[in-house]
Amino acid sequence: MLIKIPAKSVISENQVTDQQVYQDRRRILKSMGFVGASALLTSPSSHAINWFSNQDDDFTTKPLTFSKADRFSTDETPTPKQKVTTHNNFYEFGTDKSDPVNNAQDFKVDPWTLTIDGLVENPITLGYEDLTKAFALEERIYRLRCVEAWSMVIPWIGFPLASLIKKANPLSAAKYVAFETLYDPKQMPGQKSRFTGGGINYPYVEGLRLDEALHPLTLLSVGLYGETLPPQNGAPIRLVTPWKYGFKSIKSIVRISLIDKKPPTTWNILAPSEYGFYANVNPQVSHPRWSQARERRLTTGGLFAQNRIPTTMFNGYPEVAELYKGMDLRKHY
Ligand SMILES: Nc1nc2c(c(=O)[nH]1)N[C@H]1C(S)=C(S)[C@@H](COP(=O)(O)O)O[C@H]1N2
Ligand SMILES: [Mo]
Repeated sequence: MLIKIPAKSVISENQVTDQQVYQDRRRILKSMGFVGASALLTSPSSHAINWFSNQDDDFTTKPLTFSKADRFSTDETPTPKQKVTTHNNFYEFGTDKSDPVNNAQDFKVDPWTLTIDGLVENPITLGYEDLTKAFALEERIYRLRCVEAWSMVIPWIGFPLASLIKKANPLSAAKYVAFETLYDPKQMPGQKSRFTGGGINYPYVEGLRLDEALHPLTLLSVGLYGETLPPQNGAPIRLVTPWKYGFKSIKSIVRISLIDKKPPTTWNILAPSEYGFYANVNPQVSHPRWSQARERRLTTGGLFAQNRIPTTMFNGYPEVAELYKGMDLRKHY
């Protein structure tokens, strides 16, 4: 077996240890032909068990050129890359945290088309190369707080959504921005039926008010840890709104539309009393089934540590408060 006894220093990082064990398990399954549809199509003889094979047909990420936007970045310890890329919510690839990394490695992102349309003077179409070349890229180390009460610290690479929207030149009637994930059930097994995709009616859709979309914190991410995004994190381009619960940060976007009415959003459609349109991180407003006062930070802490820290208003980004002046945030949850 490849499951290693980790060194003492590694044991103190229980998250990392989980991932090493997990990656080894995955490699073993792969070598036996249990992972990936392509394994089922090739001849059985090519799948002799090779316990020591390091061969990996994972999605290939590429290094990016970017500047560091320190004034937007936290100095908290980033969550290890192994955790960021193996503990994911991406129901198009399955509902378990480990499903996206296991099911998305053959995802095709090139060619890709991202369309910016609706109430704009200049509709824009970006191809795969444009996503990393049309705008100056910067690194921003943001907190990500999932509504399920776990959190990470992730070094994203991307550009402000505002840069793209300004290029499209919105008409004065534009009040909201609607986002849509790729719909391709052939590639995304979760989209094949409501049973495999967590009850969601695909494509996954999200939305922001135009002023939220134009806020300097709002990022379109094309990478993390210095390289292009792996598919499980939303390749080739996904939204990041660090003061909102993670479900707002829609992945693998194909369309961004400027519209005049509040757009439908996936989790709000599914359970309106549990997930609102705004979804601002708020420790004082409980989810109907659990408290949001604390979170499990997937970064530090020993094997037996609980790793629990208090959740802060707007996930520690108080500069967004002015967007919600005069609003009752218990009502607009
Ligand atoms: N298209 C799509 N986008 C999605 C999701 C999803 O299931 N499908 N899950 C959301 C949720 S609940 C979270 S917490 C974040 C997780 O992002 P990460 O896996 O990169 O950490 O992605 C969000 N974006
Ligand atoms: Mo989430």
